Amino acid sequence: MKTLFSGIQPSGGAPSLGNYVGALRNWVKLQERYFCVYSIVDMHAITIRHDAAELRKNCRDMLAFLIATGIDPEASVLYYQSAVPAHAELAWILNCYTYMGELSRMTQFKEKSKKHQDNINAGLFTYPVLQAADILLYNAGFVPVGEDQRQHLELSRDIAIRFNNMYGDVFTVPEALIPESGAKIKNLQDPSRKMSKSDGDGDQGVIYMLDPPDSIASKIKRAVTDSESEVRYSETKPGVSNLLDIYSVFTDKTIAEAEKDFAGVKYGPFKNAVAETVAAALSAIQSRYREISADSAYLDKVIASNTPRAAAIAEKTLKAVKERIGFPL
Ligand code: ATP
Ligand code: LTN
Repeated sequence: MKTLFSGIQPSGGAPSLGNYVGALRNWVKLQERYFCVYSIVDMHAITIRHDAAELRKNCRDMLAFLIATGIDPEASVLYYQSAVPAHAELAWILNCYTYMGELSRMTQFKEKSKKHQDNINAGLFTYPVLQAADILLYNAGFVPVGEDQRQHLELSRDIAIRFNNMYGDVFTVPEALIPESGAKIKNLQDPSRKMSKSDGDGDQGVIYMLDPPDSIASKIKRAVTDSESEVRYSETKPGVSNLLDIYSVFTDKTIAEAEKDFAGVKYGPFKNAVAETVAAALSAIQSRYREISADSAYLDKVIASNTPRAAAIAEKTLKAVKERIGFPL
């Protein structure tokens, strides 16, 4: 079986609907066909100022959440990034094979620098190098992510190819797996930007995976649309198209089929139908989450058994890298 790697930051509260649609639901499906390694990337999360107790809690909540969505911690590897030191070690090495110019072009760096002007730290700048290290340590051929990560994946590929050209084939060159629909779910209040879990709890444009049905309904009801009244997918109708994307993903319908369902239907009832579909789909995950997050001993066991599995793979790659670049054996 081929190996696949992906990561999610334990930032903000629960994952957003965007995280689920763009990434997590595929993480679950792909377990059938790949050996999957999934990391809760807490080292990436500290590139933005955070509270220590909150970070620890968010890591644990994310772990419970991932299991609740259907990640199987026996078949797949599920662990905290900071518990495997090889990530930091390889990231340092790869820093020396990544150019300032490349990192300066990263849109996520530019956006986050704008948003956090008081804390443009070096970690934020080299964030994509740590991400490359994550992927390359596990020799992952495939990386399921949302559209916003395409540029980081390209950089990971460039770094792998550069390193291989210098030292022989050490790394597998990874490919991004980006879903055909739902790869970029937009903020409901501002459909020109992506829905982001760290936009904050007060943000009515972000649906969190643990939101109760009435809050999902009220956020979707207030979603920004347009002054027309036709439910149609179009670049000129980003709000409506976003809701159609969400609806089609949760009903397993194509966009054309989704449009047909709402032919002649007004925005009000359209939004109600989308809200009901989302709430119904999330309710099973939410009840599993409540069960799993209450079972502290189980979560401890998952981490205790998975961290060494991750470390064993990562250390093997790191050792090969150290040999190739000439560190004393
Ligand atoms: P943050 O707001 O903390 O930067 P985020 O919501 O962007 O977080 P990440 O942890 O950075 O989430 O990303 C986890 C996965 O979710 C990635 O694969 C990313 O591409 C995907 N993702 C994030 N937001 C969306 C979105 N709005 N639509 C589709 N996929 C998304
Ligand atoms: N930067 C990613 C999270 C991430 C990741 C990874 C994704 C960190 N390391 C490795 C895929 C593979 C993001 O989603 N913002």
